[in-house]
Amino acid sequence: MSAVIRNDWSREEVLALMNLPFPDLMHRAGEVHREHFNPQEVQVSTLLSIKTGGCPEDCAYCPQSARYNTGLKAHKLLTLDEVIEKATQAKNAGATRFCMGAAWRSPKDKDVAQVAEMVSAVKALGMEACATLGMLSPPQANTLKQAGLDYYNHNLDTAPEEYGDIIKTRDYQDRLDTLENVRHAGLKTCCGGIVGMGESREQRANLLHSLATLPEHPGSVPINRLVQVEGTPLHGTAMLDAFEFVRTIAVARIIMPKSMVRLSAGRAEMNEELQALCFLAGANSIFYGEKLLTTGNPDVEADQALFARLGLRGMPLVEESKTVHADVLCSDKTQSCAA
Ligand code: SAM
Ligand code: DTB
Ligand code: SF4
Repeated sequence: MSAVIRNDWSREEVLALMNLPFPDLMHRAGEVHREHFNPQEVQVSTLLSIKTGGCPEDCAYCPQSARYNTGLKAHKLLTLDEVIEKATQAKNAGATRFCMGAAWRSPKDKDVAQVAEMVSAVKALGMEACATLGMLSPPQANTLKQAGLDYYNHNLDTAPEEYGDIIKTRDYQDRLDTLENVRHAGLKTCCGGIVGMGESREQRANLLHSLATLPEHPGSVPINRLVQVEGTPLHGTAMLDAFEFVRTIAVARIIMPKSMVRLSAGRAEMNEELQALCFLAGANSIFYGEKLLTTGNPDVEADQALFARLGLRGMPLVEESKTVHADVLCSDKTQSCAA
């Protein structure tokens, strides 16, 4: 199996991987995973919605768009103290990355200044910091980098052909431009998409192809399964077949071998067997904590129990010589997870 990192995948190659018999696809994904990562380790991120709802965009999946009546209560930007409290809780529960999300099309400069303070506070706690605030200009990306931000999350969300059916208020190129600004500022990218929005297998392959042919593979690739929220246009979409979801994870692992592939939104609606298949397919990151941004996620206790049953543990931060999360997300209480 080749360890070469490729940005020149063709659409045909990616679709051919998607079409492999399931056992062959899983075997190949497992091999690639083991070549680059310890398959017992899963990176653990906690999300916090720092500014909720009232978003002017029309993303058809999103409960936070002001255009849809989802019953969500909008909330202005949290205070620095509120964010520090939540980040501290996340760290104590075993998260190593804290991701702050805001329902903005693009932040104002004064918003970025406030988020920059939050980023510095999260870094001071010894966690990786990630933010997802919408479209960013080059100076805004630089400000966040200066504050210590590690990752910026900005998803492609769909294949290019499907995009106009899902979002009309900004285009694919806008997303690529923000990703370019983020990379140029020296930030790592967290970039993935959503499946289960009624797309075909070929469109899922095309989303993965777009991700794997970016100038650099994203450091993290969140694969979200649509969380259906009443009031959004996509509510009532036929549920994606579970094995199709696993295939998407497996192909992401094969074509972006060094990226963290995150089993992201939708876990609350998945049973543990499906989640285990996703880990076997090469997923090695999760969102951890009872809430994503506005919707539910498995309880911390349920995830700790699942990790213990599967012999998984939280991935330690590379920079750290000892980890703070050894006891909470370690399946073997007699060992340090950092070992
Ligand atoms: N407003 C910013 C933006 O859109 O870039 C940042 C926050 S936005 C909620 C971040 C991502 O959450 C979206 O790009 C999408 O991938 C994901 N997301 C939102 N609603 C979702 C849903 N119902 N199911 C799955 N993923 C969802
Ligand atoms: C990502 O790809 N998924 C996360 C994170 N990046 C910001 C968001 C999922 C949101 C799910 C719906 C909600 O909770 O509002
Ligand atoms: Fe707004 Fe982001 Fe939701 Fe789109 S995904 S409506 S930009 S919060």
